[in-house]
Amino acid sequence: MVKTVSIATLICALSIGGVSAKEFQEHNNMMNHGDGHLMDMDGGMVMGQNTDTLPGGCDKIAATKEITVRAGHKYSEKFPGTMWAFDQQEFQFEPCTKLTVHFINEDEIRHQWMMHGLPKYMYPKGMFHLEVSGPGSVSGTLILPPGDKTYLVHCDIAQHMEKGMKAQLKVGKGGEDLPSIPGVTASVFPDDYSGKPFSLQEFVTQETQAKIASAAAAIAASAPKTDAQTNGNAGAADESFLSGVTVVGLAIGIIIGPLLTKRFKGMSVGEVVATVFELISHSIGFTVELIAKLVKKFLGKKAIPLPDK
Ligand SMILES: [Cu+2]
Repeated sequence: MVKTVSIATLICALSIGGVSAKEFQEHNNMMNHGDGHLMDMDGGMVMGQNTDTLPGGCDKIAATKEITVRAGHKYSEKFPGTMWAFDQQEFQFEPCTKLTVHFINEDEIRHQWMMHGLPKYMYPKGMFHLEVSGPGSVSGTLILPPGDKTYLVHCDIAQHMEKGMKAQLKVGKGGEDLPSIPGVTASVFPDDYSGKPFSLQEFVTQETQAKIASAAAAIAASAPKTDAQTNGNAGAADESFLSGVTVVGLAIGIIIGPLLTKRFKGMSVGEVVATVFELISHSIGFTVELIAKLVKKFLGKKAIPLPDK
């Protein structure tokens, strides 16, 4: 009897051990591989670390900042349709700031804090990248470039960004907002809970309507400014030119939209993408051929003949 109980206890203990959470791990003793690449064998990684080289255009380090960013499933709960998120979706720093990011992963899976669009001459592939597999923390430092720009920050594990783990980091005033930042900017593909099957025709119509509405709003917003402006005709001409371009673009969109819908009807998304790429590559090929012909026509006679061997 005692033996049975103790075996049962042992099995219980083992099974509990098997499903228990991984312990939180501070990845602060990583191997330095040079070029800002640090890692350990437990899933901690820093890539593109730069603690002392000033990017071109920075005279000095403008400020020294430290932030703690948490990643986890629980932060996605306030954003319907998402699965993962950072605890913050937007960051803003002065140009040339030396920034240290303490990245904490609160999930049992792998997450990253990956920043894109940095100058490639000093950040490999233009990236600064922190990564932790399972619950733990990792810290890395970079020096932000000068200028006003908005950088994409995301987790690159398949579907993590698409399912919410996406943020933007503004340097200076930032540039244009990125789409689909949970709670910050509108989603490119809003979730549809209607239960109706996907209709490309309807999707294109909705997209076109949304574009017309936003263009109309932009025109309406710029109209009173134009009247109030005392800058002279140049400013007004610029704005009317812009709205002219917008209107022409919209007209083309409205005409081409239904044609494309017809062309792509019944195709899967993959097929649509493949067809679009095919069309693009055909038109590029055609243009290159045309240019080559023109060049040959105009320069052909002047070309210096190669010496005979
Ligand atoms: Cu992730």
